[in-house]
Formats: sequence, C-alpha cells, structure tokens
Amino acid sequence: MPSGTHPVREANFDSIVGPTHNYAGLSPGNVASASNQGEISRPREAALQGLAKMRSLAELGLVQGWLPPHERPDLDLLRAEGFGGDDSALLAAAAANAPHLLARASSSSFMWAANAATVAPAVDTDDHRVHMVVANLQTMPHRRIEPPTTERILRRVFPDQSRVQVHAAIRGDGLTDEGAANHTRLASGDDSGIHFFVYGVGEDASQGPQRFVARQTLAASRAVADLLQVPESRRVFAQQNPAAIDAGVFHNDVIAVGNLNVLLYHESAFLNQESVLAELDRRLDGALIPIPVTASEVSLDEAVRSYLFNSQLVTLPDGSMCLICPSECPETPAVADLLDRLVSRSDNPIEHVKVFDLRQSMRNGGGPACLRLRIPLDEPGLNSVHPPCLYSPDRYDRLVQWVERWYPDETTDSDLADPQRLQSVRDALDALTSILEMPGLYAFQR
Ligand code: SUG
Repeated sequence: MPSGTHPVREANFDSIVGPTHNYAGLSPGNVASASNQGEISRPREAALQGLAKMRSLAELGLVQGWLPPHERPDLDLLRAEGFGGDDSALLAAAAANAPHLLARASSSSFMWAANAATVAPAVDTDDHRVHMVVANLQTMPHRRIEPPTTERILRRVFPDQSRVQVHAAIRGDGLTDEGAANHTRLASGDDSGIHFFVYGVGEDASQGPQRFVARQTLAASRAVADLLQVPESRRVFAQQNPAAIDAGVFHNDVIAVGNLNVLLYHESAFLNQESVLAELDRRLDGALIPIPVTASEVSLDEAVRSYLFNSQLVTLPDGSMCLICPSECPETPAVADLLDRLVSRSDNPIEHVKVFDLRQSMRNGGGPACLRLRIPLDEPGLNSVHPPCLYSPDRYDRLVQWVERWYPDETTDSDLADPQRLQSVRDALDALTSILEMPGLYAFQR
C-alpha cells in the first residue's frame, strides 16, 4: 500500500517545559500571562506536570511523543540588541539595562507546542506526505525567536523527508501565523479530512479586534494551507469573533476544540457561526456533530478562566472520546455542570473526562491542548519518527530523573541573570541530548 493510504492515528507531541520557565507578562491579550506577571515560577513542577500528562495519555493507549526544549536564555537575541562581552557580562548588562529583553530571551514559551506548526496528514495531501509548516509567531516579540529552532527540532524528530516534509515558517507583510492553535482537522472515520483554519483578522482590519492584537491573519492561513498541499475542496476558513479576542481568546483553541467529526465550541467563537457550521457539515457530507456551549451555560469569562475549550479531545482505543481538562474546569461550577451534562448525554461520543493539574503552564495561558502538537500519522509515518522522541516507560523515567536533577525549584526575575543558572541549563540540555539521542542539537554544543 503506498504511503497515505494507511489509516491514520493521531500522535500528540508535547514540548518538554524548559528550565527557565517564568512569569514575565509578555503576552498582552492573554489574561493569565498578564495577571501572573512577576509571580515566582516553579520550573521543576511545571516540567513534571507536563510529563505526567504525557504518561497518562500514553497509558490511555494513545500515541505520545515529546519535543526537546529550546535553549534559553537566547543569548543571540541579547547580542542582536547590542549587548556584548562574555556570557556573564551579557546577562548582567541586559538585567541592568533591559530587563524586558532578558525576559524575552528567557521565556519557555516554546513549551506550547500547539504554536509550533500546522500539520496535515499524508492521507489529506496532494503528494501523500505529511506536511508541517513551522509557525512564524511574529506577533509577540518573545515568540518570534522560536521558529528556526522549532524547524531544526522537527527535522530531527521527523528525519524522513519521503514521509514528512517540514516547511520553514512563512514570511511576508501581514502574514502572522500561530500554528495548530488556529487550525483543526475534522474527519469522519479513516477518510481524508477537512482543514478548518480560524483567523483573527482578514483583509478588512476594521472587522478585527479593537483592544488586543489578532495573532492570525487570513492571508497567513491561506499561505499555510497552500504549503500543506491540502486541496482547495478540503479547506474551510472562518473568522474568530473579534469580541472573543478582546475578551482574552487569543487563539481559537481557547474557544473551540474538534476531534474527528465532533466540534465543541462556545457560541461566541466564530463570526457568521451558522454558515461556518453549515459549511463544515457540508464538507463532511453531513457527518458533523456540533456541540455548542451557550453563554448562559458557560460565560466567555468562565471559558477563558477555566480553559474548558483548551481541553484535548481524544479518541480512546475503544472508539469513545475523552476530554483531557485542566483542573480549573471542575473548579469552575458552571463548567463542572457542563462536563457532567456532556458525558451523560447520548447525542455525542464524549464519554469520559480526565483532569490534569497543569497550573504552572496555565498561569501563562497554556492549557492541555496548548502543550501538544497533533500529528496524525499512518504506520509508515509513525515508524519514521526518531524513536527516542516517542513515549516509552523507560525513557519517561529517565526524563523525570533528568528534570529532578537539573530543574530549579523556583525562579524569580533576578535568577534569570544568574550565570550559574546559565551553566546549569547548558549542562541539563547537554544531558538531555544523550537521553533523546540528538547530539549537537543546541548551538552551544556545536
Ligand atoms: O503565546 N503565553 C503563550 C501561551 C500560548 C498558549 N497556546 C495556545 N493557546 N495554543 C502565548 O501567549 C506567556 C509568557 C509570559 O508572559 O511569561 C506566553 O507566552
């Protein structure tokens, strides 16, 4: 059977949280990031929370992988801004004169792998290869530094270009792209799927949000769809409701989540909601199972605070669906009620809810779905993945021990300039490249 005609299984690749995870308030429009600015972070706990989610999903019978962290602080960013001297002098000068630049250079924001790339499986593309387009992340300055490293990592994890083509981030005026967080693949069964791209602003900027920036443009979504080699007939574009962006919904995955033919969404998710849903249903030959959540059930504010829609919606081996929620969901009464109703109803395949403590990431606006990149793979595609980046109990244990050995318990602003921390991060990453069998991954190793 040629590649692209095997059934696909969704693999989730989560990024490992980095040792410099901190709260710097770098993302205007992201309510959690803004409100936790300056809080003390707990990098070890953050990384262990992420790893625990990965293990649980693997134990549920799902395909789980991990992506290595990027090197931080990014000293090249500081050098490009004019700081010089050896590494210690560089850190000290940046801390004294431009703490905001040091914060940008130190962010662990690459951990939200849903913003790493947009992916189309082999079964959907013109040339029957998986295509991935690295997100350019141009809107937030601290995230602009991610794409080259993301590209390098994805090429190492998916080295077989005859199966998986990794495309560099798109460039150009007005092309701002935040990856899979604004893209959903929907499908009925094993058939090829349709690709639902949600953008924040189109050609007419006056139709976009007024308070916060729209992170995804229509032009960018179109350019990504072209590179993915998804046929026109399988593309649907919709605009996010600008009022939702202005209420803190900075990505579509904060207000809607889909899996196979199910779409769970808030009634304020999209502009022209009815026609968007009708179009999705038509493209799925009438198989769409829409699950609207009204504002009277869960307000926009409760949706943003609980991150209900940032749950992962996954299909378990028995065919039932499970929502992987953050602990803020059952702690929000309206959301807890909604979840109870959802699993007890027979009009949808969601039968289970599993709750995870991801508070360290959540405080920066990153829930379960933000932490992972969905990569639907057929069997030959799965066999082509760099094996140490796929979950195994043994390597999981080694990663946990590695985090416990190297990650600081706490981080405050002043720690970001500590040269001993820098050395410890490099030692940690050096050790990680042995565990993941990726020699020379980081610039300091080359
Ligand atoms: O881009 N937060 C990230 C959160 C990304 C969430 N991803 C998805 N929704 N898929 C962002 O706003 C905060 C960093 C800080 O403030 O320190 C941050 O970058």
